[in-house]
Amino acid sequence: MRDLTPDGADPSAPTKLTTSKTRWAQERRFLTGQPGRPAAQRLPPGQHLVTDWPVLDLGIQPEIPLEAFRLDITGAVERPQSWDWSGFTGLPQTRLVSDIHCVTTWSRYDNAWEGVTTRDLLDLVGPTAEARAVMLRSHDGYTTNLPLEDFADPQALVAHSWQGAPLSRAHGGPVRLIVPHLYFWKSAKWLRKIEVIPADKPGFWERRGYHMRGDPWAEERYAED
Ligand SMILES: Nc1nc2c(c(=O)[nH]1)N[C@H]1C(S)=C(S)[C@@H](COP(=O)(O)O)O[C@H]1N2
Ligand SMILES: [Mo]
Repeated sequence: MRDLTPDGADPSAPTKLTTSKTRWAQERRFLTGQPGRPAAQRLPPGQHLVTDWPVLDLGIQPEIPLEAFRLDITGAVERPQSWDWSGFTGLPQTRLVSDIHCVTTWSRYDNAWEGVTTRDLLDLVGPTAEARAVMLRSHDGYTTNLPLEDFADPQALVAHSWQGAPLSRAHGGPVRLIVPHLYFWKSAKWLRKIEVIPADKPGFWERRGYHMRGDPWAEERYAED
């Protein structure tokens, strides 16, 4: 039995396409043996995974004895604060696990942090109605800026521990910021001061061609021109 089209053509006559596709079916061509929807993408575009933890900074690794530790929140807040070490470690503590994405293209999964969430810090100081952004200031002279909503992200914290041990000096101890949803240059090491400001303005890398926000999923690596 043959099915003919209304104008009498025979669709079962072999063509290049039907010959190839029939062969592909016989060969089971293109099957990967890995059915199912792919897992949600975890590595942002242009990144590669590392298992060590690279050290990146300006070449100055300040030593901050715990007796001299101070963390201030100033600027557009109702109740400015300055904590010493016992004051800071007496604040509510939170454990969070997150991935690191550095703009130099390395990413590192599953970092376990402990510290004080930025939300808890903001609740204590009370940003005023004018507050829009924060400028982070570190002991090595580094600065970096964040819109207030990014700083207040529920995964963001001022961390003193990594994988259950105190944060090493090379990685920013006694405390550093961790904002996992942005490139890691926003996560200031050796944090000294958080200034809440009424308008976003550029920090160290942001004045040197890097993006004001730095979302790794949008590849916000460099300044928009
Ligand atoms: N104080 C300070 N914080 C900093 C930096 C710095 O030079 N000084 N470098 C930033 C950059 S570019 C990156 S990628 C990360 C590196 O952190 P790590 O050395 O713990 O990997 O720290 C960020 N925070
Ligand atoms: Mo970086």
